[in-house]
Amino acid sequence: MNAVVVALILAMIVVTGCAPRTGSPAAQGSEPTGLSGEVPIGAVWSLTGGAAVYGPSQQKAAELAVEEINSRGFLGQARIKLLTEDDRSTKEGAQAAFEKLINQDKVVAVLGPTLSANALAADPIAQEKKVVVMGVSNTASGITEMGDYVFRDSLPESAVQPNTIKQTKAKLGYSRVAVMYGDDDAFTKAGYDVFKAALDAEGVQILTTETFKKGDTDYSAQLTKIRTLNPQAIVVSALAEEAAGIMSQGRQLGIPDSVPFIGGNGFNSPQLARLAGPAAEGAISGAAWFVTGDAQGNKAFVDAYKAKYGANPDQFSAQAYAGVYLMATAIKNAGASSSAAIRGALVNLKDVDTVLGKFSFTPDREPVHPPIVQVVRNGEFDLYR
Ligand code: 1QQ
Repeated sequence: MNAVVVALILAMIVVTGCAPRTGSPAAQGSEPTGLSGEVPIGAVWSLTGGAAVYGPSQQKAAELAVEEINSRGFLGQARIKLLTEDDRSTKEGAQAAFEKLINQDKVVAVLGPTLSANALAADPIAQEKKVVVMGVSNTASGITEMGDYVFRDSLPESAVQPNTIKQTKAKLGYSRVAVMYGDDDAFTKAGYDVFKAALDAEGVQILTTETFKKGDTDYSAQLTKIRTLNPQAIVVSALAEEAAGIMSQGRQLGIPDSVPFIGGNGFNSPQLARLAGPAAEGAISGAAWFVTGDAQGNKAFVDAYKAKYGANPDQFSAQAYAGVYLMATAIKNAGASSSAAIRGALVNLKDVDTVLGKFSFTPDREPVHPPIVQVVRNGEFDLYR
């Protein structure tokens, strides 16, 4: 064999065997075979109640994705039928929504629910019936551990916040912080555990750890104590409503603007800055997506969302939008829309182009893509550099 033949064979191996898969999800996978009719997919969002700062942007983005998928013939002859339920930000609401969608509407998969606390209550209903669930905003621990039909595309706190602490400590040089967290919610507790471990790992002293409950509105006792200890930053694991209250009262009580609030996924709604006003300025959070991110298809998504709804999407919209496309890509790759087929195809997704970046699932159905850190500047999120 001469050198030219060897080179040709090598080139063929590279082209056919190892070429990276590129293109939008539309360009991936085989053409659907035997797919037709409606594929019923459920969505459970917190559209009312304490987490309603998050649900509506998830709903809008999921509807946009389904419209695009159906109008572009992404699934050939088949169309997704999206059935949306409001869990009212409660466990009971999430459970009732899952029961209805699975038993009555016979959905093959469910997106949501918004909060980890409600996912921990409702996902076992889907797991028991072997219906795929994909959390698109659940970041607590213990989510995918519920069973082999439970996925999430939302980076867990454990995959995001160690990086947040590392980056902020490197930049701000803090060594003494105060910590505040909600001790009655799965997400806020998990966030606390992750922050505590990350602070310990970085050798940062925690001057005090203060707690609060969902729905609390008076944080003056905790914040007054924190102020007297003079921390260099305040690490807060809270949902947006409580976080906004903590920031507003902290500034009112005289904690200076030079002491930033650092938080997790709960901070990532633009509603935080709307609720807290100037007190949210400088708030830093670990996140999974940024509006001007260069992921393939992200600009088209942002433009389409803005055109349809008159405002920029947020991280929760991006994760919901990506979740619908991941589900549709799995159906397309499987050439089938049973729950079992979707499950089988989802676990095999690797390096799919999504608005979150190149996306893969681990064998444990956890998401893999890079996190970011963002900061509120002039009432908007900006990248923290
Ligand atoms: C969770 C979260 C919340 C901030 C979702 C909106 O991350 O409950 O897991």
